[in-house]
Amino acid sequence: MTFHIINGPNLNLLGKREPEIYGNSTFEDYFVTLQRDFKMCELHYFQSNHEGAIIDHLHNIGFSSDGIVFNPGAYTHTSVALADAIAAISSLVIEVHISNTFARESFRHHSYVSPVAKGIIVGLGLDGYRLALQYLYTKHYC
Ligand code: CA2
Repeated sequence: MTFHIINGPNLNLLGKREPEIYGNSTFEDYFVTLQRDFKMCELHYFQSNHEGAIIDHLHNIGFSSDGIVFNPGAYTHTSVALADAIAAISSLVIEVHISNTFARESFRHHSYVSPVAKGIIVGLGLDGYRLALQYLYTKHYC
């Protein structure tokens, strides 16, 4: 079982800035705990600050991955191109947001990605990624 996690712009700063919103852990450290907890799966992590690079990556993995956990960062609220890429691939995509975007500025309340995602996990911190993987794993095995 191969799952992919994709983080969008600025999420490389996790654990380094704004801990009151995004927590203290870097994603690289958190990813190690996910790999330990999902030993039975092959997990891959990709982060980019560039929309086109994320789209290329979705095209590359989106017909073979058993599931994609995707936090598009601020592109969530702006990118028709990302939504089109997700609609074009066959792998299941779960949209995850660390913060509760609905409790924040109104421009964060709309997502171009949500309509083309299988489901959405919002506001549960980094646990959202774990819960999304748990869902994907259960869906394939139970
Ligand atoms: O809550 C989320 O996961 C977001 O996708 C994070 C995006 C934001 O634009 C979305 O509205 C919600 C921002 C990511 C910025 O990440 C940082 C992490 C640490 C320090 C500074 C920024």
